Amino acid sequence: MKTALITGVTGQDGSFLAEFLLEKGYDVHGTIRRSSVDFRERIAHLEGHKNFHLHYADLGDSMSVIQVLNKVRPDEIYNLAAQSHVQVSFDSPEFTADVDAVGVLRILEGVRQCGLAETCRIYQASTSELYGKVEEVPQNENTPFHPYSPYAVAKQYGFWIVKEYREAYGMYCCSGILFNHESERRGETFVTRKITLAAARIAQGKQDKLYLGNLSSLRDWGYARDYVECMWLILQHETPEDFVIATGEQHSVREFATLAFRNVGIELEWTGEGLDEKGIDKATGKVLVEVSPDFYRPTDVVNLWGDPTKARAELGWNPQKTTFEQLVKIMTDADMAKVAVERASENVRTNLAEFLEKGIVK
Ligand code: NAP
Ligand code: G4F
Repeated sequence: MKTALITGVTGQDGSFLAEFLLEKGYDVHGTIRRSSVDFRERIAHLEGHKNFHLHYADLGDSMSVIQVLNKVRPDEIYNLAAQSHVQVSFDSPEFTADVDAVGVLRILEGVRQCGLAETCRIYQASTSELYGKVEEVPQNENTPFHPYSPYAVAKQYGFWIVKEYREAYGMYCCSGILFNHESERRGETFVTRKITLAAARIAQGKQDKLYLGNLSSLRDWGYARDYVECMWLILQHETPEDFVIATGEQHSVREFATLAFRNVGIELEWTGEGLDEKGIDKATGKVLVEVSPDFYRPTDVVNLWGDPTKARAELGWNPQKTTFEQLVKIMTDADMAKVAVERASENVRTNLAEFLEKGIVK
């Protein structure tokens, strides 16, 4: 039985990857962090599985990293832990650099110091944000990097230190350069999930309006469940190499919103430009989407489009397993159900309070 260590197991990708590796028969260990509220919703269904184990570790704390490496002695490490929000990295650049850049070094050096350098394979969660202010469209493994946020600059260090340890010490470590991948488990402040949740709330009368930033920004959006398979395939490849993982298709934030609202029964019509652009409900004339400068970034990456040719040819991976339309539907369906459950439990609480007040129930 192979042993895998996933840092960031509570995140979107970590939770899907844990499920995937358990199904493959791995003994799966994940790192978690202490917080005042335990937020383990994405992995709650795995806790108690005989091959699933959790350990406290923080990528900002070398001693905790070394302790977990020594205890688990993994065959494969998937380093997914990161401060992963680009806009937040402008507000917390030092924390982002510590975790997303030096954190990668702490894993690599920890592996060496624990005597695992020859046996352990390491996957680093790299990102299309490295292409940033893009120098070529679409982007492939040979496209020059031009990181365009504190997050991307930190991730660029992660990418290069992985390459350095591979070349200097012959370690099996590599980076997956993953383009945006989303799901029903996506954090609620990333643009896709923010849109699907708001569309569901607006459709069910729980929200009036959605405020977004740059509607024209272009992304290559895939389904996270499909992408974790690639992380595993990258580590099964004979030689350690870096791969672009993307769908090869590009859409704007505006297109994503149009489709998400259509899925909940609202047809949007767009009027105006820039900060004055609005998404209007064709049926009622109500303004449902507005632009707010609060969601603009000091520098924004606006043209990401990946070329997955190498992953398809060398890993046999299918970049179009889930289409863009299917992805938006998976997300809107899940959020429609979530909002419906929330409304139902609110109704139960309201009715109960009323019954208690009237003495109908005691
Ligand atoms: P996510 O949902 O934000 O999950 C991030 C994970 O990292 C969480 O488990 C989080 O723990 C953990 N973490 C944060 N800071 C940490 C620290 N100091 N020490 C230990 N753990 C820490 O991110 P994701 O979307 O799953 O992405 C996974 C990885 O892929 C990240 O490295 C991200 O930068 C990268 N990536 C993502 C995409 C994408 O489109 N999703 C694309 C390219 C690359 P808590 O739950 O305790 O906060
Ligand atoms: O959903 P986003 O916040 O994702 P972003 O910045 O592309 O980063 C994600 O993907 C990266 C891979 O390329 C990962 F490395 C990273 O960890 C993360 O998972 O924003 C997407 C685009 C941006 O151009 C942003 O300006 O959507 C635009 N946008 C427009 N309105 C918005 C909003 N983004 C957010 N978060 N919120 C808005 O209201």
